[in-house]
Amino acid sequence: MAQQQVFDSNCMTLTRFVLAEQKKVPTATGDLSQLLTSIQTAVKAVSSAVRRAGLAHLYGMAGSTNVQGEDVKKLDVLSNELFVNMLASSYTVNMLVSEENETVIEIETEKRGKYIVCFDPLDGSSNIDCLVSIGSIFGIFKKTNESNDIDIKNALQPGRTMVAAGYALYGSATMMVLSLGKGSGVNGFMLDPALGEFLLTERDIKIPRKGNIYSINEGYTHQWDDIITKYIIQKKDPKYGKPYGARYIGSMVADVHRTLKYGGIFMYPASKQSPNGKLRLLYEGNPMAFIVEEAGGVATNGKIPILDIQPTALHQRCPIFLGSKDDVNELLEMYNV
Ligand code: P6P
Repeated sequence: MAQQQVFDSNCMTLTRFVLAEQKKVPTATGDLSQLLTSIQTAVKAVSSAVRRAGLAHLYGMAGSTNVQGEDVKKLDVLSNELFVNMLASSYTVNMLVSEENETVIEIETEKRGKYIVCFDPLDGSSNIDCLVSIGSIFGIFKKTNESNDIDIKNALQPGRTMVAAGYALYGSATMMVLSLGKGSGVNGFMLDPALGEFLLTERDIKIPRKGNIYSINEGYTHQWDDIITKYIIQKKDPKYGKPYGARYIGSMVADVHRTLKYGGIFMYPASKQSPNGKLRLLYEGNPMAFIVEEAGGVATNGKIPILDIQPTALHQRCPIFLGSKDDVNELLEMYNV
């Protein structure tokens, strides 16, 4: 007798969850819900493309390079187009900032709305060909003025002003992790391919106060400042307790998701080669810091919270230290912050 699949006739989909959260805000117009639905669609499409890439020959160089000067792979190009097209047609967005585009993407006047989305459509793309988990990252701001005109200042708001942020992880399964801010917490939704819906599987994710994993690219050891060097030595050879485990995937979404679930610290410090680190503030640092803080963790550039940085350029980089409160604060104490 074939095992009958257990079917939850009342499953909490991401769409239902977002609508329920919308109903808690009397002044809500439904635009944010509509925008998040469009982001969901883009993520589902990217997930499908990532899973088919090998069969559909989507691997390999697209023969062009992005604003970062990196070789662009076909999946990067497709993922960016999917995000841009789905968001531009949601009638909720004024302009977009993408890792793949040097300048802001201006939405057609008649389709403009009140939100700005900063996103990395496919982060970790250097891992695509070896099937290591990759992800999409997004942060959502509201325009600061009534005008429908394009004003780049709307894209250069501190991360603290975001209304929502999240990421999608294309791993052994596809998961979306989302926070609507204001202390509403962080929730995880697994994509059920049979349904084509994201289902709530991890309610109110909280990052452990202290972990036992440190995550940093030790290939750059000789480029770190003395504090980072001393901190990592302490993790390997602590005065008390067991040494920390080292885990580094080299795909930010995967490294951050593990840190969120298991605790510990993820670090991408400045180096002699990269005085502001490698990771980008608007569409990597800010969204991840928003999620980590909402989950009870800490996210800093080594001096101030990531979310309090006043951006000055779309693709500016920032050092990133994020994770369990005790682990990150231990580093900040060493910096006398
Ligand atoms: P490194 C991937 O290319 C990425 O942008 C992030 O996803 C990841 O955290 C980082 O770069 C890895 O950089 O220098 O350690 O290879």
